Amino acid sequence: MSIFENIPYIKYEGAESDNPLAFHYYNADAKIGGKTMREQLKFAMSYWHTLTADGTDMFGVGTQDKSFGGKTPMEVAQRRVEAGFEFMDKLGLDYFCFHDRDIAPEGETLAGFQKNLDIITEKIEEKMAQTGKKLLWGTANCFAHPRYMHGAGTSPNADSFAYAAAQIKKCMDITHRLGGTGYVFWGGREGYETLLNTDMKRELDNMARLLTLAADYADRIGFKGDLYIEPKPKEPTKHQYDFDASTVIGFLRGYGLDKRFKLNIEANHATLAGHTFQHELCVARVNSMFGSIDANQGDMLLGWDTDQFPTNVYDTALCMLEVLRAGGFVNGGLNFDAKVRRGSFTPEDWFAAYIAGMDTFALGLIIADRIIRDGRIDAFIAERYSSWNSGIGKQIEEGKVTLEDISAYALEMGEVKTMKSGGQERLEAVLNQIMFGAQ
Ligand code: XUL
Ligand code: CO
Repeated sequence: MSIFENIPYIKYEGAESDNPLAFHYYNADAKIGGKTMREQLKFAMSYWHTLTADGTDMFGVGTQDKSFGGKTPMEVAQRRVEAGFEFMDKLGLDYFCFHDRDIAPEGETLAGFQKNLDIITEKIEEKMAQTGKKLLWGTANCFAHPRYMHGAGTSPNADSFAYAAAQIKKCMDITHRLGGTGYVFWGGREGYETLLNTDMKRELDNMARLLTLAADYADRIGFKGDLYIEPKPKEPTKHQYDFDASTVIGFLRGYGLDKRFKLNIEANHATLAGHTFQHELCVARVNSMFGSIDANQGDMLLGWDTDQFPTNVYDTALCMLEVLRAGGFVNGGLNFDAKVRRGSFTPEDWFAAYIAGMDTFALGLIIADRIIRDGRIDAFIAERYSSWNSGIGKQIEEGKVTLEDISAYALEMGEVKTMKSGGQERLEAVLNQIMFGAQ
């Protein structure tokens, strides 16, 4: 029985088509950069925004019915599995991601929650076997319940830490059972509101303890997927410890965890940290910690996490340029951590939103591949650093000179006479030319 019975299977119809329920750029089997778009982009459905979020905000109740005909909480959870797999099937999404709380109701006790999770996991497992859909990553929601009001891994209350540890253990078990290729840690409440009540050192040490315990457990159960930290600077807490990619990398290195974790970079979180999406991806890539992406976009006029569907082609092009430069996705992919606006309450809107996001990333991939094949931007960068390829530059990079040697070189040289233009405007024009071609 169909849940989205009025929605057709979404097909590629090309840029000339005016059918809103068709892809205009995402052509799953077309090859770009040596792989199909489907393989390059690895799109995933976010369980929470797609199947549970109903448009509730601080000013009003939900606008979207996500019970899919279910009456009791467990019935709703079952119907959501049906809805999710039909949704993925109709859109041609190969992957999905979930929080434990998205897939099953918490119930009265932790044991009750775990029982509910087992029932729904079994149903998901069956559906996966029938359809070939895959789990990109799982995560435990250790931020919504009041027990996490002061944090989970960073809580001043050891019992909250213990509860989170139990939730993470179970969610890792489920992720492993479902063959997930990743496991995410997003520290929703891992931060603080005021230092007047906060022992920062203890909180950071305990967060590292939780991550170490989790990584050790993942190894013990033979989980071969990636473990990701998802940086975010603020919201819900004023200051979150996983502020941005650089902060997270420094933290992981400080606690000897950098070899075990990678990063899941989210576009809107980059915006909140005052960075571009490309910046965060580049930081992850150059530190060999690029893993996966939460695809969305923020609004530059708003200071919060609006989680909009990505429609800005400049952003997706520069994002996919980083992904291609990183060698493409391995265990990661593009998870649409994105929600429709509250007024977009119909199932057609939900499908159209994914189509917009997938088309925008398809365009991004096409353009990123063109940027690489065009070669002008890479050639400019290579030339810009060419002073390091010979002479004093080469000697410095090879560690063959001391500070005294370099000083003697500079004294003899006098003023720097070899400055070159940064060429920013020319490069921005090249990007436009690559993007828009002849009109
Ligand atoms: C919140 C956010 C989360 C994580 C998973 O801003 O991005 O949904 O992706 O917990
Ligand atoms: Co996210």
